[in-house]
Amino acid sequence: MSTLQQESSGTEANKVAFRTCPLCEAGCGLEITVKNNVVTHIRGDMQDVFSGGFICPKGSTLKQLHDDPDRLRMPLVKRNGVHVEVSWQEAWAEVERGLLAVINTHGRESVATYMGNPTAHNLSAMTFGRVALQAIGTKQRFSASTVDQLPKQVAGGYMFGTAATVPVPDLDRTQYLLMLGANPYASNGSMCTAPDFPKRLTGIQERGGKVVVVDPRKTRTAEVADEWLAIMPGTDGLFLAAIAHVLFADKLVKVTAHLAAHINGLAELEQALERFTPEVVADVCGLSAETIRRIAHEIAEAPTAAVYGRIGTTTVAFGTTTSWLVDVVNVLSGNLDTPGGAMFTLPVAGGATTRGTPGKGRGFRVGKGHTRVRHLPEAIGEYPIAALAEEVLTPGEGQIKALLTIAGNPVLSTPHSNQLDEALAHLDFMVSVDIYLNETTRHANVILPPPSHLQRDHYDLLLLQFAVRNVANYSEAILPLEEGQPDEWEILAKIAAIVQGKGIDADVSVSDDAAIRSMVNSAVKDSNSNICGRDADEIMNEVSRDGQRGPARMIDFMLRTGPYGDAFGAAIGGATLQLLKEHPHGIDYGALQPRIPEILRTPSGKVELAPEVLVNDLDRLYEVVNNGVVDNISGRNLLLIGRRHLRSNNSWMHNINVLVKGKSRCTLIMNPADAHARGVNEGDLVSVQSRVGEVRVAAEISDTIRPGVVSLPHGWGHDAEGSQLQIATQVAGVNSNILTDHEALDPLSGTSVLNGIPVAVHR
Ligand SMILES: Nc1nc2c(c(=O)[nH]1)N[C@H]1C(S)=C(S)[C@@H](COP(=O)(O)OP(=O)(O)OC[C@H]3O[C@@H](n4cnc5c(=O)[nH]c(N)nc54)[C@H](O)[C@@H]3O)O[C@H]1N2
Ligand SMILES: Nc1nc2c(c(=O)[nH]1)N[C@H]1C(S)=C(S)[C@@H](COP(=O)(O)OP(=O)(O)OC[C@H]3O[C@@H](n4cnc5c(=O)[nH]c(N)nc54)[C@H](O)[C@@H]3O)O[C@H]1N2
Ligand code: SF4
Ligand SMILES: [Mo]
Repeated sequence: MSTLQQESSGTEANKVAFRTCPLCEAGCGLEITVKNNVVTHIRGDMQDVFSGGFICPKGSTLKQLHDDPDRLRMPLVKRNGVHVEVSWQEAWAEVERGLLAVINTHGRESVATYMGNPTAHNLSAMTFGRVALQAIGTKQRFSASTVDQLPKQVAGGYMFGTAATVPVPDLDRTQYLLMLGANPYASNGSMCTAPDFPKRLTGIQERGGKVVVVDPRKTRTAEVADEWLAIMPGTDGLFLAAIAHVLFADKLVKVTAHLAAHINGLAELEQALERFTPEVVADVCGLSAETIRRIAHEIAEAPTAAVYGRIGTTTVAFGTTTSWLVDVVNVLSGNLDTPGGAMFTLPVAGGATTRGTPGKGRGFRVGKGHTRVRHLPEAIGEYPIAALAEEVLTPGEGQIKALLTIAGNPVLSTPHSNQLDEALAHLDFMVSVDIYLNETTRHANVILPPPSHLQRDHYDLLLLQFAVRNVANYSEAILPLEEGQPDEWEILAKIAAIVQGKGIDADVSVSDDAAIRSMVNSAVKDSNSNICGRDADEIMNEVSRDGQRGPARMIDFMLRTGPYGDAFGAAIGGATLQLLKEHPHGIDYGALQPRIPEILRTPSGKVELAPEVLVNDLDRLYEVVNNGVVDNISGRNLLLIGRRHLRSNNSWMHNINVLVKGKSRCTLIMNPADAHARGVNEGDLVSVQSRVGEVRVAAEISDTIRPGVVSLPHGWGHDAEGSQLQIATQVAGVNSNILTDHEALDPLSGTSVLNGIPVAVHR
């Protein structure tokens, strides 16, 4: 059986293919009907082992995306300020000229890179992005992580030992879910891969459990939940600290027998949290002390419970400390690493938590380097994106002169956008690997378009590491490549070859072979690998059989050497790429299993409950109790938060008509009391001002948002000159990141504060 099946009842030319949607973390299975290389129909794959037929409105638009006339098919080069279509050879020549000129004059550190969100769901970028970055040889690496999930990774690093050890709520078995700063009814879930998240939530209720949502806005998720707690933005850390305090004070701490031998720092933690009583934090959180105390008791008394925090808890001033406290409550309530609690995935392929010696490791730290201008620390090998503009604009030794973006639109996605927009115009040279000429790529000297999402293989190497079940699913390309169109990995491998001085005619197979060769060589020498001691040449030959190459060869290798792998013949029936191709609906390796202590990589071999850095940050957190979160002095006395919509996908799917038609979604939601106090009526154009910028946008008045808080979605503002987005331009909206402040960061991870921005609103 292949993923391309002849439909028995249809005409000869009708083919049905199954593939995983690559648009968001849910990774839903799609059933795609193709006739003469034209997609005729897309619907949910009822037999998908994980999604069981669920899709959202975006999933079926892969066809419109493929057909979008604005989607780039040929490279663009900027000549006299205007982008013109060129051949691939001409584009490569321009990349070589521009990048080598910068490298030869200013050195490799003058080249920066930005990896955007879609790289996370892109097999080419997950395998060859690293190849390109290593070839450039720069430490000036940036990505969407510092406007997203990095605090969870840093907290996980300190507690469990690696930046990939992030527990996920065991949605399908828990009896109590406390969900903070997440709206899966719009987002479909994040750092918790769970297609049909809504059904999994109602499942909790159907088996008699409870869902509590903590969010300043009554989202669809909050509406469906059993209880909504309208917290003040940025105060979840205090709320969780108080819950943990109550667990200690009311003698509710129940460390499971399973965990008891594997935790450090319980006494230090108790002491550090002593001052965070519900009474102390209640006012600033906007919740009653009684509610906080009750929630603590409910978590402790539920048969199983899981605490889960997302964007509203990470892109805030205390992102890392809050993420730590999420798992502190999971541990104290007896729910870490037990079914129905917060558990760790055992990834089938490429899992960072399955490498190294089980149970112990070197641990985690940040600050292996610092940015030049603001001296901000590195974390997981990259710098805060909020520092990119100043690194470009500030002259001196080490100034960034060139930029490579891969699937990123930082001009719309990152803080103080106007400053970044200006900075990109100052670069000597910029290359973008992207499918659109948009707000960011309009600054690029060369845009290199990869094939469309239907023309490539797919395996969600990254997000299946945070799935609520252990699942593997591989999709083959559905439509053929256009004549002369390189695959995305070939584009990245070619960039690698060019910056290494190998010339534009370099054969990408050479870097492909070198990359897999080094994976094989290290595995056969690794005593923890299932192919330790084997002959590297034999493994190379086996994995390269039938001309297999590129990302497919790498994923095959990762599957076979992974925890379920066939170990190249040693474990009969184990995972291989071939096996996945024979199972186009995916393979389910079951519910999550306890992984402590094997998963730990801390030097102590224990779960660190009270890492020094995090305990020390509690002083800063406590200051909020005295200072509050509202800035009354500047007059910017409302707090701006973001908002996602089911039909948007960050900054880039607004050029698809079916997703944007209808009423404008880019509005400022205000509570009636705040609107009234400012004389604002429904639909009025209001000015929203922050420390760094101003936008004008229509007001939408609604009591679904708590007083003192306003909400504006991100990813809009498609009116930039020189972009080519016919539909998006007509529904431009405004860019909310004109308002977010590049100086507001979670200092422990360098993640930007995107929620809780002080703003003034005037009619
Ligand atoms: N104010 C505010 N800002 C936010 C957020 C927020 O909540 N509030 N959320 C933040 C978060 S969580 C994230 S992840 C970031 C996302 O921000 P970015 O990292 O900028 O990602 P996108 O906005 O998704 O932009 C994707 C880009 O990739 C291109 N693209 C799409 N598919 C492909 C592909 O397969 N290959 C290539 N090469 N290019 C492709 C698109 O054309 C587009 O240019 O935004 C952040 N910004
Ligand atoms: N349709 C759609 N799906 C997406 C995306 C998209 O743009 N559109 N983006 C994808 C990406 S890149 C990501 S990272 C995920 C994000 O997935 P989620 O984290 O679920 O994203 P949001 O829907 O932004 O939910 C964040 C919630 O936090 C609330 N909030 C804001 N500030 C605070 C606060 O201080 N405290 C608390 N408790 N809550 C707060 C907001 O009101 C909002 O409801 O979604 C992914 N899925
Ligand atoms: S929820 Fe995400 S993965 Fe599923 S169909 Fe929608 S965009 Fe695709
Ligand atoms: Mo994200």
